[in-house]
Amino acid sequence: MKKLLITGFEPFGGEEINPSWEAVQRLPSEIGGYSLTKLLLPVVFGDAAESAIAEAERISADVIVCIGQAGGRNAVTPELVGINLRHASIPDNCGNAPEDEPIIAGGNAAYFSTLPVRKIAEAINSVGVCARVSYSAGAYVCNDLLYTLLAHFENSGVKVGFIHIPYSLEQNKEPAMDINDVIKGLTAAIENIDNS
Ligand code: PCA
Repeated sequence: MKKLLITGFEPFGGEEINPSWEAVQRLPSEIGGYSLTKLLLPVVFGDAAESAIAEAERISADVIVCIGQAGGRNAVTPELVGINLRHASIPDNCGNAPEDEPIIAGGNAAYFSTLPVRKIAEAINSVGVCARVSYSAGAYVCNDLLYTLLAHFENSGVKVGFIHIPYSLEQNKEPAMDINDVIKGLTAAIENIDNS
């Protein structure tokens, strides 16, 4: 069976939960021919990617799918691109607040996700969960993770992608999505990873 590393984040920005980890934790251990390894990541520039790379290499992952909260979005949004930029509007969970710094000095400006993001967005919509492709993962820790993983696993055969999700209902913020719908959407996404 192929191996998929799926990650969620710890809470940040004063929230008590992060819906990404709530959803990841509740996924089954096998989906669509993949066995899932779940990993909780710190909301810390650099450390999140370092931890994900170490675990992906430990389990010899075929695919890495990272999930994060995008407050303000009303849909599940597979990210098309990671950019070589760190810019924090709030400090990360270790107090780092980089301003317009590269992630990798002299590195590529950007990398495209190696998952079929458009097919994945269609698949999520087809199970009745609102989804659309996003063209920006921001410049905070989620983008840091996506860019670093794409750079690290370039030409390795390991596929890498990132999916942002809305606030969950428990967070009492708008717009919000029921975590069960997020789980349904992520399941459809994983079932379509090889649908290129
Ligand atoms: N969302 C943040 C970092 C952690 C998370 O869940 C982001 O979009 O960068």
